[in-house]
Amino acid sequence: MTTFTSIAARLEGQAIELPSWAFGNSGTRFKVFTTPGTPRSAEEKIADAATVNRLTGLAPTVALHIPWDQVDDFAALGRFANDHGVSLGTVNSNTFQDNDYKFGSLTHTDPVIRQKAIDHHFACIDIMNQTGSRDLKIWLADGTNYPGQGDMRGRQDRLSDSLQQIYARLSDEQRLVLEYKFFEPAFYHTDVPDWGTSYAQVSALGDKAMVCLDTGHHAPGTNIEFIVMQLLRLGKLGSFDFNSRFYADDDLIVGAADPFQLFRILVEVVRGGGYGPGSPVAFMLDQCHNIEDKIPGQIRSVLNVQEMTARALLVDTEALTVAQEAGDVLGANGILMDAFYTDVRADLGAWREERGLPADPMAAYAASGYQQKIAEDRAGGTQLSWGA
Ligand code: PSV
Ligand code: MN
Ligand code: MN
Repeated sequence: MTTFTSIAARLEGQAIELPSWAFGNSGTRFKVFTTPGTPRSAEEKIADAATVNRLTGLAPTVALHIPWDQVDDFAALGRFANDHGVSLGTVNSNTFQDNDYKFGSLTHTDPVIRQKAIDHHFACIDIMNQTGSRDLKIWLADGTNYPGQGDMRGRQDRLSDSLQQIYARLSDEQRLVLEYKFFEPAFYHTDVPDWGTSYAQVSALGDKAMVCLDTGHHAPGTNIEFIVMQLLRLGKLGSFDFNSRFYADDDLIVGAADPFQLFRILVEVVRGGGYGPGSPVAFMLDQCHNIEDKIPGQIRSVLNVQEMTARALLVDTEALTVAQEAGDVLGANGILMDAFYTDVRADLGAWREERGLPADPMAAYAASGYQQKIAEDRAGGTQLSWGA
């Protein structure tokens, strides 16, 4: 039987990157609701992310999305982050909100538009050089809506060429992670729809290119933990975009829709060496908080990841192997479920207190007055939205 005490040390140093866009207003195509205190600048988004880190100790870096977080001086933004106890992390490119990219970006048939998309990634790498970021994350909206609309093979070949040019710009310390998504905004075919395509593309580039797995980007019923296992086995799982979903790419709080799935994913992460010092796997959130307050939404999210990580670490792997090899179906399943059903919340509260953190970060945030303060301080100006 594995106990919390025996795994406590392994929770040390867990890091979950926060997306800057989670702090902006967001919504659906029907309505974007505004929230008092929503940031008006990249700096205010970082200050909010730093608040999440201060109360949880789990979120030392903030991901940027370019041009949503475009500023004049990225080195200064990095110093601002450091002054608030965090640093700038992954740089996300954006080729999905420009009229030129209506028919594609890195896959476009027009060499001028394709070059524009490549140049945007060069600009992102320039930013990474100023912020000290390691990862360039590429997610493409490229695809078609109707059979026959595009030559899927030609688009794949152009994508490969574009990625090679971008990859060649990376320094030895930098990485490229390629995110896949099975549909949306394209509805017939997407140019990077699945882990296999992402794997094929990044494998052709080299060791510094890896796959990014967004947990919301699969068809319903997909066994995501199998994909996690396979990518770790192949040495190509670079990062996660964590969120949860009931229907499509809902971007809800990770662990909210299906905590058991999050547990199963983290079991495979631990099993495959994707967790702990030296692991190449970056944990990130990719979420939107349409109706709930954003900062506590992010606090809840990182706590959910921590809680399920603890439960995954609690799996008695020795006993599990014995049961598996003995063909003990129910015994093996029972060992896994014992870990899943272990309530680690009280132990984690004590673990936090031992480290000078609030036992209950959600309650600490509510009592901190931060939400009221930003609602007052940020009354003027324009609130930022997802995408601006
Ligand atoms: C696309 O759905 C995605 O998951 C990509 O990671 C984008 O960069 C992000 O959402 C924007 O919210
Ligand atoms: Mn994502
Ligand atoms: Mn998404």
